[in-house]
Amino acid sequence: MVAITEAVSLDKHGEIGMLWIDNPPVNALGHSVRKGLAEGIEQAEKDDQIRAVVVICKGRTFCAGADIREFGKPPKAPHLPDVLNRFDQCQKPIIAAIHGTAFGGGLETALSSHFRVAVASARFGLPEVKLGLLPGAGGTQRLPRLIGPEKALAMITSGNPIGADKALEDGLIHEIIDGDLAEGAVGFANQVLSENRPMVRVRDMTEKIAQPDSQIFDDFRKQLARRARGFEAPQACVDAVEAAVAKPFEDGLAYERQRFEQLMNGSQSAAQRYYFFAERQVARIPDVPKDTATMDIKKVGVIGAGTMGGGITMNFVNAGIAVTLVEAKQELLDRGLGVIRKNYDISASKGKIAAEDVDKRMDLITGTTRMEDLADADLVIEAVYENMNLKKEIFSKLDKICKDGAILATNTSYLDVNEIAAQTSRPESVLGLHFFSPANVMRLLEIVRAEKTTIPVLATAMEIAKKIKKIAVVVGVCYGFAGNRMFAQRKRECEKLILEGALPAQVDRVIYDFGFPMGPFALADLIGIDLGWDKDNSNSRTMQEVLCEQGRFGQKNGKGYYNYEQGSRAPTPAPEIDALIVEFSRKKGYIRREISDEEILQRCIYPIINEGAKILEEKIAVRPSDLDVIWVNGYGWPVYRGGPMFYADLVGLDKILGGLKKFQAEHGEDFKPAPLLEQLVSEGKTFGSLNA
Ligand code: T1G
Repeated sequence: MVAITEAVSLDKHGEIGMLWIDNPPVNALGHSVRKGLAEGIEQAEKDDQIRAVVVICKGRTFCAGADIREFGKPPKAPHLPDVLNRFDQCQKPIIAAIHGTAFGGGLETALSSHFRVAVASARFGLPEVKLGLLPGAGGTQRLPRLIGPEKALAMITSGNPIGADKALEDGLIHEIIDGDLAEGAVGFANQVLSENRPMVRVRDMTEKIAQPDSQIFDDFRKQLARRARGFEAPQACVDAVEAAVAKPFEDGLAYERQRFEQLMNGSQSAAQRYYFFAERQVARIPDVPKDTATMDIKKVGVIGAGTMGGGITMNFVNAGIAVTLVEAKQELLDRGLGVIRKNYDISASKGKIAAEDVDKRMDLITGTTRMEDLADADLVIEAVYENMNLKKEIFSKLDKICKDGAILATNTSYLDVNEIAAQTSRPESVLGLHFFSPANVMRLLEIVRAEKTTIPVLATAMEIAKKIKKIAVVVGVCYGFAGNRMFAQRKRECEKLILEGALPAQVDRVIYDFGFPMGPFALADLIGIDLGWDKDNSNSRTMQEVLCEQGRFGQKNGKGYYNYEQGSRAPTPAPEIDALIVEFSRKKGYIRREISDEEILQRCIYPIINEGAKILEEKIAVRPSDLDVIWVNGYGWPVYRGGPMFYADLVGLDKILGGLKKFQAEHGEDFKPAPLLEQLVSEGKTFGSLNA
């Protein structure tokens, strides 16, 4: 074994050169790998004893892409496209031997090899679009030549991987290797030599791009305009694949490079690369060592078989963990179990799970009306409605019923977890697990760390969150924790804006055009205007009360801020409500005025940022990027804008501060800037500087 660079070495197996890459954790194509590959191919080509070369990786995976950490820094030669051009010129067959995830530049490296073999568990993908990029080392030019433009478009614009079976079926790989990959790859290479198989470069394959159906490009553009509204990269991917069909290879490569650099230098990719690391950073809690001993959660109890309890139950069942579901009344329990089964039946009908899995998963749920049946649970999650007295009563009972060491969690969205913990003799084992509705769909989970929650209990919660595929963000105790506390700022401003002169349609358009999936008033209709409405004391004091008193609860009964055709979720204008708002604001003494889109946007977004700064000052959240992860996953913040704190840095904290001060003078203390924001501006720093 000869070391080429510290990440690449060349070994010989008979007449086969083995080019080993060893760059943990994911063999990213950093400078040392690129340099080693280029020089390794050079050496193998000059070595008369070597007749073919296998490119293979140590560790958990084949190259998982370019090294994202290098982006934004001055690129160091050799650049990946140049390395892969060297592959193209090699006069000896190159075989890529793949395991794990051949993603991005890793798959592009395999595409520049003459042959590709893989173990059955390997996956293949070009996820650059998820980083706001497009494959920048020939992927948009080679993949269509290998599997056809349509399949290439699907892979490149979605960024989703395919498995080895589909890769074999599509012609992406030549063979699936059983047993040891290195041995299998050497056997395959010897076979190539003994059969004198032609060395066909993917770039020379023209059959699958000869007569393309040009309609597919516009079809993809249309569906992406809906599915990926506001994102630049997916459209650029379509353009680059279209260039593969329309231009000679070298010209297509040049076009791809030009579009890649355009995206790389844009704010969307900067935001999406930032988010990639932010989503991994949330798992790092300064005072929680990575190797903290955790509890094994084998049995979970869920109290409450309503929407939240049912969704929470499904998360654990989907991960193969048994759940005891407690509901006070049998008919409510039966209804809850029925909803869960119906959800699984729908998933099975869509092919998301196998039909036989429905019963298997339902068998993991034990329904009961007795809390005593939670005695042997390792973790119990209370998911009853937001009433502190009821929650206290439940935790007091749980404390007597549950075994020593069991973790007791509340799914409360706002309430004081310390107060709930104080109802038990085991506050060290109490925390919040704040799921977002629908709990079986939304990836975000706020883990609410109470004052007395111990580190092993917290670490166990973080571990189980990963097992149920949640993105868990640790937050502290305050009203609304982090996400909802920031959301309340926008909600307040929206309600004021429609009294001051705007109307729901204008506010919703501004927020929708910013990139949210829907505007605040359409969202209110979706969630339910009557959520939290105090029916008995309602007295037309707010628009919520006025609407609820008129029986306008939102989508659930076909009318809210908007009207909804029977069975449709699409909002249609409700002129009667606009008139009602104008009338209501007059009664409240408002003199309505024209409000600009810019003012609406700033008054909806800046207070979110300001509240985030306060949350950081109070150490309710560990770092600004954690708040961005919360907003991207819990509230639909467009990932191509990074999150509220990333966006604030992009706009400029001085501009945010200036805007808040202006609004404070005009609209009062709700806009009083957070001291942390003032401090960062005075020091010329950004929120990003706090993301250690
Ligand atoms: N570059 C640098 N670091 C990376 C990385 C990458 N490409 N991928 C992962 N890591 C780090 C990650 O930050 C974490 O570090 C550790 O590896 C484990 O990752 C030219 C331009 C491969 C499926 O987008 O999808 O190629 O936190 O926690 O869940 O056209 O990582 O331990 O310090 O995610 O097992 C395209 C991104 C790049 C792949 C493994 N490739 N990575 O998942 O572990 S652009 C990607 C992933 C490109 C070319 C273009 C996943 C994974 P730390 P992890 P995992």
